[in-house]
Amino acid sequence: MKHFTSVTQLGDLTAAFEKARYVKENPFADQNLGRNRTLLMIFFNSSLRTRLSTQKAAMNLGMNVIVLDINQGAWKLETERGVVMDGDKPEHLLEAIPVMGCYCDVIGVRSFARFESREYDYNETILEQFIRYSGKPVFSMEAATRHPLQTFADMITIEEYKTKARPKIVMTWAPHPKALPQAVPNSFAEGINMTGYEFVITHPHGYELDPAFVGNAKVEYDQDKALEGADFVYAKNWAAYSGDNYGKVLSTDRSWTVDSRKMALTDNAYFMHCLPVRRNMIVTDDVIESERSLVIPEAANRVVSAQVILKEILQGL
Ligand code: AN0
Ligand code: CP
Repeated sequence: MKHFTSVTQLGDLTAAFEKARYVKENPFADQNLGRNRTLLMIFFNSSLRTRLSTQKAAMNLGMNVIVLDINQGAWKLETERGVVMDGDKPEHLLEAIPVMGCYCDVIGVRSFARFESREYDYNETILEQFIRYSGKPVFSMEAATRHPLQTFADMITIEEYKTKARPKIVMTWAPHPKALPQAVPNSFAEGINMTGYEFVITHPHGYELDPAFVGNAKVEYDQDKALEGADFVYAKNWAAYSGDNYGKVLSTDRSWTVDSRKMALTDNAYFMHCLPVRRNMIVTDDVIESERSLVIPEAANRVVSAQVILKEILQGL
């Protein structure tokens, strides 16, 4: 594997789950693989899980790790070509990227959607520049349109907890005060569409996702109806994707919050969320604290998903 930017690059899912199971049971089996190799993690946005789990995965593989928070201590970066740089940004991304590439063997990048232009975000302009100009394998730690390490961890978690060959997965929009990217829901939809599980997406009108990610999922605007018989409820907020509303918060309607009445409509479903989560906006305290909540196992599997991917990248060096 050279670059990893989408779960579609996992290839055969049975093989990917088998690799995950092996890594989980034998976390230190490949300590020599990363010897004298350096991972550079670049954060344009905040992180708790991705930062810690990816670093842990790299350490399990014997790698050295350097972390750079672009907004804390690095020079402010200009990202547009052709700009007369007489403002507050002393360095251009087009020099910074190849320089960063000189100091490492593998680069992880976190760069969220900016919501200034849908075209800029959906072209994955920042991530693609890292791939083009760093000279090193690059993997996404959540980019503008996808969060593949999260989705792979979520898929591993479903694989571990499902009791039916074809469970019903419901991804539901839930309210949030601030505009959040579509990366997590896009990526989750992309991953579940690879499994052949029954898949329903529910959200208020106006929150339609890019059809390229929705794929064959059923879209149901009535949340109660969508939840009927669900085996897994995956909650997430996202800002609008469509047209002029791109990046906007159209609703904070708390009747969409996942509570115990909603969970009672399901087939004793597990509750999932990628975290960080705003309690009593996205999900009530009792649901997230219930024994059917998988938020901590999902986070724990972030080490596994990152380690499988880093291992593949290291094997390809
Ligand atoms: C981010 C998002 O919704 O994409 C990161 C989630 C992993 N969440 C926030 O910014 C709160
Ligand atoms: N789920 C996730 O990626 O969390 P962080 O934003 O804390 O990394």
